[in-house]
Amino acid sequence: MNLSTISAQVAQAVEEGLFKEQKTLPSWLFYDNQGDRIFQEIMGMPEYYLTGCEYEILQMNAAAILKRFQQQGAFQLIELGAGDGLKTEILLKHFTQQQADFTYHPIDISAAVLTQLQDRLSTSLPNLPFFPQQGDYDKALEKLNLSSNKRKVILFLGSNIGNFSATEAGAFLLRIKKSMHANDLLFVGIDLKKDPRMIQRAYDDSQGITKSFNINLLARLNRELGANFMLDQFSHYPTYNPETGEAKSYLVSLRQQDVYFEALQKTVRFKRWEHIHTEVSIKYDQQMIEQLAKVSGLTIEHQYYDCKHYFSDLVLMK
Ligand code: AVJ
Repeated sequence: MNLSTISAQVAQAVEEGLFKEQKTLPSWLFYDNQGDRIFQEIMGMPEYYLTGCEYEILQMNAAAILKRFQQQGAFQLIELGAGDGLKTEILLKHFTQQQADFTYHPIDISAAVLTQLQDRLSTSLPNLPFFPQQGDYDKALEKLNLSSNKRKVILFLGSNIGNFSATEAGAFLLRIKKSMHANDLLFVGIDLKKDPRMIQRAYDDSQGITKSFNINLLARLNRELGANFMLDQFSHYPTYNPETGEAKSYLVSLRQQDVYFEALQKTVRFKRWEHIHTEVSIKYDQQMIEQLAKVSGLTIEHQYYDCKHYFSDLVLMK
């Protein structure tokens, strides 16, 4: 994808999200170069427990996970939204040490982050057969559709699935299921319900890193669409609802204001206290997990947990 198609997608997201009653922006917009960098900072924050929990799961279970993945012999490891692959590297290291017969196919929306991944892996695991690809989840599904005599193992880590509403998540897994062949596996990281205060803090850290992540979305629109958002006239407002498991983030307009988009030659008007919904991160309980498997027609083969049961990685089969 070249730059101009990316800007066209950004423009379309604005056209669809900001000219309606309840303003929204899609969360993939977070991940430009600046956003990738801030997200890496988020993963290192003490409040953002998700990273450490999944790291522990992968670390403690690498051998068992490999055993499952290579039941049928050689396999292709396809990772959706690989990011900088820091967590995946735990598995990749173990798998290569064990001389497992596999190839690694990371896919990410951000080309910059894939370059970082490539740079790191070519030094840390020079013998790993590695085929990065820039693209969205649809690109990944195309890849899955390709027939191969090797088992495909799809990794969808880090609670990325949380960015889908419950209905969307089911629909997305159903699409994956339809692209899977009989012996393929799906390995999905899911953040679990826990103390609401702890979840709240993970999206409202004391240093304001998550705030800058959310505000960067407006800065990106300034950069890419020539908009004139005044960044200090919007506040970061994260919420968590223990009833639905939804952690939602908003940007709230601190006053009535007009924002002009040069590239669209259009103005968006904000009322005082009007919000833009920018992200949902769903936290699941066991019942929701089972429901998710059910609607997507997948069977839960196994579930791994960290020692505190804050996070779970699921092994799913068709
Ligand atoms: C990358 C989608 C898993 O929802 O926890 C972190 C993104 N947003 N802090 C999440 C995010 C604010 C993250 N995911």
